[in-house]
Amino acid sequence: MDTKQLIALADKYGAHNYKPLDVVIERGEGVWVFDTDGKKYLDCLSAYSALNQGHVHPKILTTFQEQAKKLTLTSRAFRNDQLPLLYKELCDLTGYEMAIVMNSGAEAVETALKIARKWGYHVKGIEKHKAEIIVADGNFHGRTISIISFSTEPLYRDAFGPFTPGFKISKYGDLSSIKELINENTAAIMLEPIQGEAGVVIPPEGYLKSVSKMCKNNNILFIADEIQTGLGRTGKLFGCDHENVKPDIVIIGKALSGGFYPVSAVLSSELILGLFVPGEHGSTFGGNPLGAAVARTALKVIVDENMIENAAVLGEYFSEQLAEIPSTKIKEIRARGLLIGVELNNSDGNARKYCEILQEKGILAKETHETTIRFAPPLIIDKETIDWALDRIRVTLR
Ligand code: IF1
Repeated sequence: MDTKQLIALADKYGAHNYKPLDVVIERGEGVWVFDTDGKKYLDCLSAYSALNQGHVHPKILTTFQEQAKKLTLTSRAFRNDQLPLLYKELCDLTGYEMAIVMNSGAEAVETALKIARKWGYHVKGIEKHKAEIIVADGNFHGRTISIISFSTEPLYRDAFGPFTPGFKISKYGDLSSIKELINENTAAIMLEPIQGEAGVVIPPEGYLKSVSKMCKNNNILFIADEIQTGLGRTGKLFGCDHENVKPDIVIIGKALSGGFYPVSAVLSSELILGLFVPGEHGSTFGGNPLGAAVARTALKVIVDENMIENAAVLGEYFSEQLAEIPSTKIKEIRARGLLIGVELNNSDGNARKYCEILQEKGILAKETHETTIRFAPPLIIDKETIDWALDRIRVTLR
């Protein structure tokens, strides 16, 4: 079936909840993908950072195949031989005491919110059903009804009420706006260390540190959503590491499975995660042996193949080179590691248009909102490939 026919099928039979670029990808290898006509592209989105390890990483593939031949699912009614090892290796790598494994990022966010509420009642002593969680405007934490209840993006929220109560929205990057919202019912503050979907918004220096301190002083949990920023993307293991902050609860997903299979997790202390009792929370697929085996190898290759350091070094190079492009179209470049946002001048608008031009030139990138192009290639990218991309980005944006 040809490309046009495939697109027509998707548009006829699939819900129209996306407006993807009209490229139909058939194969991926490392930083490259190939469409149905055999054309090759550099993937500068990495499935929103789920492909930090690159497409079809050979070691993850081997694990995936070997494990799929042996055992894929037990449910949590029984134990499996992979999950305990994933728990241990996750905790060893991250320095947290306990973990809980789910599937999608949104589920892990929900899990973190649930345990923070329970902590609020059982440890902090908040009156039953009064717990409040403070978030930030411009947030993106997923698509469930509770999560979109505190979204500030009308498109994600407005058609889907009624909404879940118990959330308050502060101004991202502004400490005083959090202070105003804190009261005796505040159980937690949840933030992205960098807001990806909002357009790679990096908070003012010291913000995360101050929030963390404010949480400690007020007996409030600090939850970091590291689903997009975690596991090396920003040039450190976690986005919060840039300010030497250790949140009470960390949420990860996306690259935890290197793009093979949805795996997410919540990391915390025994005091907090230990509050879950049997039956209170779970998932049919969460912690399954296939996902656990894949996640173990996905984590291992991030470390063994120095992907975090590569993200730091090449991210700096990439963003420095972008900043040197003499262009009136570029308003600002915001970058940390290989999470790079190029904001265009409003007058020039339409980041989508440039993504389409880049697509013609063999680069797949995605606009966020109207004006920002996000460049976030797999962390295995090399300098030569970045130079190749820069040649094409330069002629597009000049
Ligand atoms: C889509 C955005 C990115 C996330 C953070 C939780 C989740 C995400 C910080 C939920 C997911 C994805 C979802 C995907 C597009 C993408 C996205 F533009 F929508 F906002 F990356 F920037 N926390 N982000 O970034 O994880 O349940 O999806 O596994 O199309 O919705 P999930």
